[in-house]
Amino acid sequence: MKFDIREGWSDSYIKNRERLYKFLPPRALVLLHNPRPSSATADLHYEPYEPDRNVFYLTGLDMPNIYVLLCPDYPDKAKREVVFYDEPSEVQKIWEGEGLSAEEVKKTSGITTILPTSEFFSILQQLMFHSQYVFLNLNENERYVPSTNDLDRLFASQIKNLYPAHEFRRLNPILALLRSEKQPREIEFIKKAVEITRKVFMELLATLKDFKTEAEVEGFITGRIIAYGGRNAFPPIVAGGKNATILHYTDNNKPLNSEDLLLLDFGAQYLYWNADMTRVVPYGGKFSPRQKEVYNAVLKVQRELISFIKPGLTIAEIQEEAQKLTAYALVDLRLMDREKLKDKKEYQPFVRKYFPHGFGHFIGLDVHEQGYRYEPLRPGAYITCEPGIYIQEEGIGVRLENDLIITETGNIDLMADVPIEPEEIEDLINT
Ligand SMILES: [Mn+2]
Repeated sequence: MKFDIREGWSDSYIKNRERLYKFLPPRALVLLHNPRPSSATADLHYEPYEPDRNVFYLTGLDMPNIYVLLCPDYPDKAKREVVFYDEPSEVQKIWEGEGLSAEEVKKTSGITTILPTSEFFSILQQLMFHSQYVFLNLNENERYVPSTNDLDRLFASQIKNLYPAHEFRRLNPILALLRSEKQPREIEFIKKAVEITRKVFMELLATLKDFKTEAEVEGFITGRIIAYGGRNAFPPIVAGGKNATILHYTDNNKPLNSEDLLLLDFGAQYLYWNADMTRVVPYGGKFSPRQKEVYNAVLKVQRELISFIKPGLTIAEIQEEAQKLTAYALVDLRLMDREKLKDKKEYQPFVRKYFPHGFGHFIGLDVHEQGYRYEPLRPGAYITCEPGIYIQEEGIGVRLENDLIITETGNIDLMADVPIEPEEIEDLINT
C-alpha cells in the first residue's frame, strides 16, 4: 500500500520551511535527498520504500531519487527552493503507472521550481558559490550507530569532497526541534492513525476466538490496517503467554493457548504519521485472578503517569516517576518487600528486572521520533506512555501503551477511548 501524498497540504510544508529558515544563519544552504531504493536481493528493492522523514516534513514528497536544495537568501528567487525530480519515462509508465507529474510535485510541495536530476550539480554549484554554511541532513538517532556506507553518509562525503572549504552544519538538531512541536494539521493525521489503530483493535476483539495462532492475529491486524488506508507503523508484536516477556518479540509464530494473555503492540501509520498502541487481552476471554492483578497494577501505573505528565517535565523526570510507581506496584504484587520502597537504590534493581524499558518515547513521523530526554517537554510534543511489568517466572507480561499530545497544562490522551478496563475487554471478546 502506498500513501497518496496529494492528500497532504502544501501550506503545511511551506510553513515548516519558513519555521526552518528562522534558525538558519545568512548564506545557508540546506541539502536534502531521498536516495534510490536499496537493493534487497536479485532485482528486488527493500519494500516499502522509506522516504527520509525530514524531506517529507519539509516538502511532503516521498519518492526515491529526488534532491531538494533550500537557500532562502539566494538572490534569484526561482532558485531559493528547488526540487530535482525525474518524471516517469514512457517505459516506467507502462510498468509502474503514471506516477507524479512535475506539476503535481509543485502542488504537493509548494515549491515552484522543479528540475530534472541531471541539473542537480550545476545548480548546486551556483548555490554553493553563494553560500558559506551547508546544512547536511544526516540520520542522527541516539540509538543508531551510523556506518560510513549509509546512503546519507555517502552523499555527505561526496559533497564534502567537492566543497571542502565550506562550513558544514548539522540540520538534524533544528529539525528535531521543529518536529517536536506538532502542528494542528499534523495532529489531524496522527488522530487518523490512532483511529485506524482503535478500529482494528475493536474488530480483533470481536473475532479473536477465530484465531488459533499469533501469525493469524498478525495477518488480521496488518490486513485491516491496510484496508483502512494505513500501513503498519512497525512490525506488530503479537505475543502469547511468556512470549510477552520478550520486549520486542516479533516472531509471531506460536499457537495461542486459552489460559494465556496475549500482548498486542501495533499501530497504524497514516501518511507517514504514526500511532503506537499496546493492549493485553485474555485470549480465552477471561483473566485469571493473578493475570488481572498484574494487569490492574500496570493500568494503575499508567493512569497515574498520564495524570502526572505535563509540559516542563523532562522524559528523564517522568521515567523516575514511572520507576517509583512501578516499585509500589511490585510491592502490591508481592514481588518486592515494602522495606525497599524507602530507598531508590534498594528498589531500582527490582524495577529494572520487572520493567526493563523506558516509560515511553517521542513519536511522530518516526515511531521513535527524535527528541531530547533531558529537555523540558513543550506543548505540541507527542509521546507514548507505556509502563509494563514482565514476570518471566510466571510467564506473564503486561504493557499498556497510549499516545499523548502535550498541551499547555497537561496532556490529551489520544487513546482514551480505546477499551482498557479488564472487564470491558472480556466483554468485548465474549460477545
Ligand atoms: Mn512504543
